[in-house]
This record gives sequence, structure tokens and C-alpha cells, in this order.
Amino acid sequence: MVNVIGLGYIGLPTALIMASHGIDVVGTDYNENVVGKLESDTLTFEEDGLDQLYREARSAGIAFTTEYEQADVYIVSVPTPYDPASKKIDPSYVVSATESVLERCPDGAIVVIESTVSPGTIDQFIRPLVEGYEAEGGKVHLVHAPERIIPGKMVYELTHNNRTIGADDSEIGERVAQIYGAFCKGDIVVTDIKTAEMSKVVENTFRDVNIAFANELAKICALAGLDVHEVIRIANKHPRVSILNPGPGVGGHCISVDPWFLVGDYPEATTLIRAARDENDSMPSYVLKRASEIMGERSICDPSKVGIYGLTYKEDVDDIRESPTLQMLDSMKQHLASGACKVYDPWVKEDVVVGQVHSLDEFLEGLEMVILMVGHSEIRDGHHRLDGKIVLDTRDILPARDGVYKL
Ligand code: SAJ
Repeated sequence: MVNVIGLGYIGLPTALIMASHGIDVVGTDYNENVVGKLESDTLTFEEDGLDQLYREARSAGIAFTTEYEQADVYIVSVPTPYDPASKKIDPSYVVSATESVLERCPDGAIVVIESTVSPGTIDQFIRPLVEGYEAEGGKVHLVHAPERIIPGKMVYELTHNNRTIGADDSEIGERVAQIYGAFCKGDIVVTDIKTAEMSKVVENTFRDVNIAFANELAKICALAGLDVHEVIRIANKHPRVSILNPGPGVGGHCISVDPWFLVGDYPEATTLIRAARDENDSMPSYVLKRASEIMGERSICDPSKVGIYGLTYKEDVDDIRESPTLQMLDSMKQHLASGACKVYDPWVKEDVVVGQVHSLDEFLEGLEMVILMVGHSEIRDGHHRLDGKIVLDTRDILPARDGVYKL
């Protein structure tokens, strides 16, 4: 039996896909509200394909509880926040989940950490717990299988992505690879724990650096009077060039966080990674500056005629963590301008900011200018709704016309 600990964005889809592939699974979360919803057929977040997977897993008998179970394998997928001051990981959730597992697990159990951790975290914080357990005569096998799925395509990627399994003992690594192989069609590479930790953080850091390069190019092209998207499109025709898209900043709880683990632990060796983080963090203010320039050029003086479209950190997800729009609203607050603009996001149903409205019609009513922060399908498919408005299109969605400005 597999006991998945932590039923958030990673743990829940992982538990469901395992159950729907014939593995006996119990999902555990300390949050009674989450468990209550899952037990009464209500999903806790939206994600393409999750509903169907949930129904399959329920028919296959998955159960949800606040208790830790007696299991052969534990999969720990709890949050690993970072401390913004020290730039270091806060391992407290992984530590306390592992402690609870060790209180309950049978001898010989495998404990798989899926949460993203900075390289060395498992040796520093988790291994001593296991050694404490083993000092009493038992045996527990530690494994790190970092999650890799992208919000918006989680269910697809759970099946199709390649996986990394880091283990002390390659036989145990192969055993875990076999369990993941029940639902994963990608390659499953078995390595050691520290290499698995590092490669996960490197993957997200690579993406952050690539996006920072695109954002820097956006600033260069604006000064040179060029369309950055056209420049990147052409450069990417080279067989060895693959530049990502500039945008209003990098949000979410992964790409904007993981590079800091490396900066926090290796400050002297991370000039490029740090500069990339700073570049991406500068984008919400850059968008604000571009918006003020456009307002000046178009003689828009009343901020209530300007609306911000999109609150989530990217398109077609409901997650607002570290979102560029929230960062931009924060910097507006420092200029005493927050609350002056209308804000709308079709994916965010509850009120999270001042000035938020809940329908596209209400949002567009009376606006002269829209700052398009997120390219949700609603606006990609319905971009004609913005006809006649001045738009700062930070996501390169709209066709070129008078009044449409790009980054
Ligand atoms: N973004 C850009 N330009 C781009 C691509 C993204 O500005 O060309 C922005 C997005 O709008 C968003 C942010 O970057 O604000 C991050 O979005 P994302 O779609 O690049 O990635 P995440 O954070 O949703 O998921 C990432 C993925 N990592 C990689 O692709 C290397 C995912 O596979 C990981 O599992 C996930 O982090 C994680 O949990 O670590």
C-alpha cells in the first residue's frame, strides 16, 4: 500500500493516478477541510483532466484521511517554502511529515520525498531522523523522486514526463521506479539522492534564466524600437537557439523560488542565477512604467479608466502565488495608486484585491485601457472583446493594430 502525504497540487494528482492504475493508495493531509472535501466528492483545485482521474481513483477505492497509515511506501509531497530573508529553504513541513511517517511506518518501509528541496536538504534534515529510527533497530529506505509536472498540464505530464529517482541503494531505486512505471510512460532514471535534488532545482533555474534573457531582450528591443517577439521568433529558427517568451514577470511557487535555493546556499558562485532572478523580479515594475508611458502618450489621466486583466501567475490556472499582477499591485501601493484600477480574472472567483470585479462585461465597461497580464483562453479566444481599447499586451496575444502595445 502507498500512503501519499500532502494532498496539494502535487500529492493529489499523484495519489489519484496511482490509484487509477491499480495501486492501493490512501491520501493523507493534516487539513481536515481538504480531506472532508475529497471524501465528499469535491475537488480542491481545478486542473485539466483531474475530475476524470478523481472519479477513476474513487471507483478504484482510494481513501482520504488526516491519519498516517501503515504502508510499504510513503510519498511525501508537502510544501517547501523558502525564507525570503536568508534565501534558504524552510524544511519544517518535510521534517514534520517524515517524523510522523517514522512514528507509524513498519520496518523496511520506503519513504519517497517528492517535494522540491535544495541540494543537501535530505542529508541535513531528513537522514538524521531516519538514523534516529534505525538506532532503535529498524530499517527505512530514503528516496527522492522530485515532482516535475507543470500546472495546467499536470495529468498529461504525470503520464508522459521522464522521472528521476534518487536512492541510496540502487535496488530500492529500481523498486520505486517500478511503482512509478505503473503510470509513467517516460524514462525513469535512477541516481543518488543529492544528484536528484540538484537536477530538479537546476531544471527550474534553467527556465528562470532563459525567461530572464527573454525579458532583458524585451527591454533592449524597446530601446532599439524593435518588436522583441519578432526578433525571438527569427532567432529561434536557428537550430541551436531556443529562447522563451518575455512576459510581465515570473510567478508561481516553483520557478520564482527554486533558484533562490542555489543563491542562498552558494552566494559566491551564483552571479548569473541571481541576476536572472533580479531581472524577472523587475518585470512587474517595468510593466507599470510602460503603462504610465502609454497613458501619457494617449492622454489617459484617470486611472479608473485603466483595467488589469489577470491575477493568476499564468494562463488557465487558478493559482495566484507570487503572481506578477500581485507584485505589480504591491508596487502600485507604494505609489498610492492601488485600488484605482479595476482588476479581473475569470479563474479567481473570490475577492483577493481591491477593485476586483467578476465578469468580463463589468470589467470592460467604461475602460479606455487594459493591461493584459495573463493570456487565459477566455481572452486568447475572445480577443475581439478588446477591440477599440488601448492595450498593453504583455503576453503577445493580440494581433498588431493601432492602440496595441507589446512589451
Ligand atoms: N513564463 C514566462 N515566459 C515563458 C514561460 C513562462 O514569462 O516563456 C512565466 C509564466 O507566465 C509564469 C512563470 O514563468 O509566471 C512560471 O511558469 P511556467 O509555466 O514556466 O512553470 P511553472 O512554475 O508552472 O512549473 C515549473 C515547471 N518547470 C519547468 O518547466 C522546468 C514544472 O515542470 C515543474 O514541475 C514546476 O515548475 C515545479 O513544481 O517545480
